[in-house]
Amino acid sequence: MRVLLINSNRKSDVLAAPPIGLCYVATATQRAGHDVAVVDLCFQRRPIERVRRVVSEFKPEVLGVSIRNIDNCNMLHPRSYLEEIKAMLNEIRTFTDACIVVGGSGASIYPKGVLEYLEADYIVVSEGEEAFPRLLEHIESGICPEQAPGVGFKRDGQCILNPPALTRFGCTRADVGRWIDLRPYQAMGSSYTIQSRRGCRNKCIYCTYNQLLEGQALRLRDPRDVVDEIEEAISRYRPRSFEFVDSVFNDPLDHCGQVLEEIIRRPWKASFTAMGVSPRGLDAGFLQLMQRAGFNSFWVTPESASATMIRNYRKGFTLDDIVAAADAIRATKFTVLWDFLIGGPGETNHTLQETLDFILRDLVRDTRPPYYTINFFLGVRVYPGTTLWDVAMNQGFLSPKSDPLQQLWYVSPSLDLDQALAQMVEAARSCPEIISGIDEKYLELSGIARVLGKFFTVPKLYWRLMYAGNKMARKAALRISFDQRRIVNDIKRQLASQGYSLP
Ligand code: B12
Repeated sequence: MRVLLINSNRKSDVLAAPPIGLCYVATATQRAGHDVAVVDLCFQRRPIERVRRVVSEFKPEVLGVSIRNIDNCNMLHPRSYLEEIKAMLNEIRTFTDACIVVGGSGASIYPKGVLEYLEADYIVVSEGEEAFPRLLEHIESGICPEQAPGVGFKRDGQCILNPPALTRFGCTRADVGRWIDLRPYQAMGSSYTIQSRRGCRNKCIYCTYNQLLEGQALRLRDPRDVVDEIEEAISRYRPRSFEFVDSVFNDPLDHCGQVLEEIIRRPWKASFTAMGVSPRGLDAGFLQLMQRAGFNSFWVTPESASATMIRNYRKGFTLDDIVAAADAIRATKFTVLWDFLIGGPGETNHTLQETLDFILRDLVRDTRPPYYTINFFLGVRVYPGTTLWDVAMNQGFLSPKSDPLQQLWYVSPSLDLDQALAQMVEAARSCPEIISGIDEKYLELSGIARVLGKFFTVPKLYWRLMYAGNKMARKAALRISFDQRRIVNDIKRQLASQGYSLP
């Protein structure tokens, strides 16, 4: 069949993400014998026109639309991408009768709702490499994919959703550089993306990874295959750096170590980074392995440095693990982004202060490098299927009428918000490392970065710019001041729109 795969993700600010998932599906679909074309709408000025042109030339029988994000996950400036995608699909339907299949992490978060809202013909939940070609066989032969794993569709007004079969991480390669034009991504500082494993065995109460996105069962890729893909990408596309997009990069530690050792064994040198690094096991030996493999930065996600909150979030590590990781990292030259999630169940102004004290004591340095960037998110996004969903329902943040396609949030009722903001702003004032997700004004910098990206090559570590910007602003006594009252009111307004009023 002629299959057109479309990357609908147009979030092209400092975090532009090459559509690695769609590329995996493209490789697998072509391998199954289909004619495949890919359209990346990320940087297209007139996306519909682009799709119209490709459709009229390629004449696809099936459109596979990748939905990476359903929204921007931002309580103060919520934005739904699904609305934009729906409008786009409606337009596309005016010039093609091709069957529409949606898939991707965004689609998998709440598949029933996404299928109904977008009125797509089919949805593929979780991994697409096997499910999508199998669905194509059904479409081609006109047989209903009644039992096809990971496939959802509507029949007689009912949504049928077959659970995905997440058994192995096959040896399909994404080969991102083959399917999309990497140049605009690279110009913005984005790295070449690589995945070494799937599945998440952590049980963090707010997280979706171990649900329909990846499931709990670990599926590890042969380290040699991972590094062969990197080697191929180096020789074909010469990216300036690679980024691992594994949900927890260093779990399991031994598999991650094998990948690092395999990189070290090869004759070439490359630069690497990773998001989602767990503090557990991040000791001097492991950091040295990362450094020898070519890592000079990573993104570590303790979420809290209060023993109570680490337990409440069910992070699966302890405060001692975080302190030990901070000590070990301090002895290296890594550039590190630390992420903290403030406001989960049980958060109080005291637990927040414990986190801030850790930051000011263990993360702030007088000498640089290394560079640290510390990011706070205030408020926790509530997704269906998570433990937090049930907690939020029991505490009245949600009701049975709540729509999971809307941005729904939880903020601990035991946290005095005015005081919390004062605490966070006070910490941020004394330390340029803290960029703070509560300061939505940083998002406006994305626009500037996009313009700059057109003329200059942005340094590959986009978030390091935030530290530099903060430091410059501080020197010029220009530190952006937070409108704390407005932020508190916006948070309360968001929660009120969910039917909850904070005390
Ligand atoms: C790595 C990651 C990041 C990295 C990206 C680094 C990079 N250079 O790409 C960083 C930290 C920068 C990031 C940023 C953001 N992220 Co993020 N990220 C992830 C993560 C952990 C993995 C994504 C990934 O690459 N997976 C690997 C690929 C291979 O898997 P995949 O994309 O799911 O593809 C498979 C299937 O989905 C399917 N598939 C995919 N496309 C298609 C298409 C068709 C037709 C079919 C049939 C199947 C199919 O098959 C693929 C292969 O099996 C996911 C969570 C997760 N575990 O999935 C969140 C996730 C995608 N991110 C999320 C969000 C919200 C964001 C941000 C918007 C956050 C923010 N406010 O800035 C930004 C958006 C960035 C952007 N420009 O889009 C959310 C999206 C949910 C939502 N609310 O919409 C997720 C799901 C996390 C969550 N909260 O649950 N992210």
